[in-house]
Parts: sequence; C-alpha cells; structure tokens
Amino acid sequence: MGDFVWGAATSAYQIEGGRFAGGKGESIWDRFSDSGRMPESGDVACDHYNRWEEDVALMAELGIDAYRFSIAWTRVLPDGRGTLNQAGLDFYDRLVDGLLTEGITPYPTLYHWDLPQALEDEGGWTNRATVDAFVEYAEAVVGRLGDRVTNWITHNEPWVATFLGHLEGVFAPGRQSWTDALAAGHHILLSHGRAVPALRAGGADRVGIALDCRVAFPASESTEDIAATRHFDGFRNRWFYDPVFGKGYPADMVAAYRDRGRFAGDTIPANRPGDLDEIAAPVDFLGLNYYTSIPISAARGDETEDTGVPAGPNPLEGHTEMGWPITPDALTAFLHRIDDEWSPSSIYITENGASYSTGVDANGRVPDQERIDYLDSHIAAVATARASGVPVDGYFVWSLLDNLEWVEGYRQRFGMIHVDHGTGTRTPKDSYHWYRDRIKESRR
Ligand code: IFM
Repeated sequence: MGDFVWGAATSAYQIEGGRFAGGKGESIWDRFSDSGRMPESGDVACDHYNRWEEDVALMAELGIDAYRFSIAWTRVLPDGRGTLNQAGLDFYDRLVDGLLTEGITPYPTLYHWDLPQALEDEGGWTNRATVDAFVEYAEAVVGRLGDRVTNWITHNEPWVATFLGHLEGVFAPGRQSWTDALAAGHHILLSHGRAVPALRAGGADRVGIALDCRVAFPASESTEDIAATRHFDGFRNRWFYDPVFGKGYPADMVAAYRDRGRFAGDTIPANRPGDLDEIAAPVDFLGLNYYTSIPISAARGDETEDTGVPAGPNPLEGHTEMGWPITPDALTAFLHRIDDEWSPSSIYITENGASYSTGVDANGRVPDQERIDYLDSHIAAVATARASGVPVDGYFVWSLLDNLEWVEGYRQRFGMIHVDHGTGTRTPKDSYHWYRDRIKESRR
C-alpha cells in the first residue's frame, strides 16, 4: 500500500500513570475514579510515564511509521489555564524526540477526554470559557512541540465525551442532562474549530480530528426500522460529522430533539451565530475510529430513540470480548459513505482493534490469533476501499499496549503488547509479530 502510514495508538490516561508526577493537575478522570465509579484507576496504568523509553524501543522494533498518543492537558496546564507546567511539557518533548530518533512520526491528540478538574468546577464543557482555555492549551503545546510535530489531532471521539460523559453519565464527568450534553458537544466542536487555525499558526502542517462511529443498519426492511436507523445514525454519527464538514447540525435531529423537549427555543443550547462557520474550519484529514456496527430495531419504541437497541442476536457472526460484533465490511461501506457524504481530502483510521484477554503461556508467548484475524480482516477492508479510490492514507492499531479500558478497567485487553499490570512487564503478543511482518510485506 505505497505511501500508506502504519501506526499504533494509545491515550494519556489509559497508559501514562504518574498521576501526581511532575506537577500534574487533577483531571475529571482522576476525580471520577476517586469517586469509586471505576473498577481500577489510571493512577499507575502502564507506567508509561516512567517506561516510555522501553515503549518507544518496542515501537521501533515493531517498525511502525507513526505513533498516535494523547497529551494530558493537566500535565501542561494543571489548572486548565494560566501557569504553564514546564515539567509536563518536558515529558512530551522527550517523548517526541525519542520517537523522531527512531524515525517514528508523532501524531499527538490534544484531548482524549481528560479535562482539568479545575475547569469542570467552573462548568466544564458546558461553559463557553472552556473553549478559550482549550485554545490556550493548544497554543502552549504547539508552541513547544510545533518545531518537530507536524500532524495534530484536536479531539478524540467527541460523541463519547459528549454523550457518555454528559447524558448517560457513565463516563467522566458523569453528568446526566440533555441540556448539558448538547452544550458540551457544541463547545467541544467549537474548541476544535478554533484550535485548527491556532495549531496552524503555531507551525502545524496538518490538523485533523478523530471521530468515532457506530455504523448502523436496519434490522429489517420495515419503514419503522429504517426510520429508527436514520435517527440512530443522526445521534451517533451525523451530529458530529455534519458540522465538522460544514453542513451544520442535521436538521432532522434538531427537529427531533426539539419535539422531544431536549431543548427549548430555536437553536440548540450554546450555539451562537457564527459558531458553525468556526466549527467547519477546513481540516487536512479525518481520523476515523472504527470498531463495529449495529443492527437497529424500532421494536422497543421510545427506548430505542437515541441509543438504539440491538435487534437480538447479531446476524453477523463473531464478536470480541467487548461484545462488539466483528463487521469489517461495514468499515469499507462507511469509508465509501465518508467519501461520498463528507469528502475529506485524506482519511486515517486512527483507531481499530479488538479486546481479547489472551495471557502469556508457559513458553512466554501470547497466542492472540483472534486479534490477528480481526486486524487482518479490517486492514483488508481498508485496502478494498482504498483500491476503489477512497483516500485512506493510514491505519493505527488500537492499541500498542494493554491499557486501562476506562470503566471496564484492565480486564479488557486491546494491546499488541501484553502488560502485566502488577509488575509492568511488557510481552509482545503474536499480533505484534504479525503486524511487524504485515508492515514489512507492504513495503516490499
Ligand atoms: O479505549 C478506547 C479509546 O480510548 C477510545 N476509542 C475506543 C477504545 C476502545 O474502547
């Protein structure tokens, strides 16, 4: 696959640990785990904060072109804004230099959900002032790393931060309010739109955003299931893709939310004149995080209205240990849809991977054939889309390391490298060796 970029991805809270190291401030995930809402915390995680050199050496051995990681806002600005913490910036500075020495291109993400708690105390993403704080943070980071880092990602999966964090309340900060969710999502998008020019002004060559998706298809050909699928897609996908690519919020969803009393008035909470133009700041690439797809049935009435209800057993066979059906064809289909409907000039699969808990066997091997099969089928799905003209330019496996799967704790293992969370010992799995060979083969 020619100039294709092969990579692996992680995020700060999931791997770094070092909760109090180097003057780091408290994030909403620190507070969330302290409140007992997670089986385990990220206080130590994979101890990447201390073991990053070992991890970079493993990446070099793997032969990846690029590494996607996220920066912890609270390391850089412990209170979210104001006084810069040089020790925090130093950590990422060293990491970037370490990657570049090995010929690995850094793809930092500014926000992978770990808002400074100090900003949450002032309203968090429901407060418009957080948008300004995010731009200040973006400027600080690009000011330090922009001479060496050329590819930047503003946000990771705004849907998750917005709806799991502010409507369902199962992720930090744990709010449960439609008004909060719609306002938070809007401000996250606005902060993206404003960070794009700020990053460019600081020297970034290429700026993108990583959007997740849940590809939905009707469980039957009934009018009801088709309508429910369209609604689910609006909630789960279009609500973010449309504004980022200049189409504004989807009119059918705005009307549906108004009709259902999700907000009062003519426009969604927090949306001011001009915001949508800023949100639509042209990006250089779209990052797509893809894992699975979902059949939607209207059969359960109102319960299905926003989250969708899986229509019984998935017609497609197989699922990962997250319970997610394995549906690589839906990735090809969604890539075509992205190309047709939103037309980014370049797409990277910024996350794709599978959770399997295969352990280290008596011979010191981790025989995770299921993960190899999953990755192989999804890379093939990407190749199919690329061969028919969809501009997919790279693929990042989620994840480099077994890490903290948020409220699932450490039992869900997405890594190509096994991590013993007691000792921190890293053991490359069979999938790591397979991916190394796959990358080599593509370069022949
Ligand atoms: O671990 C997460 C990651 O933080 C965001 N995307 C999905 C992954 C697997 O759930």
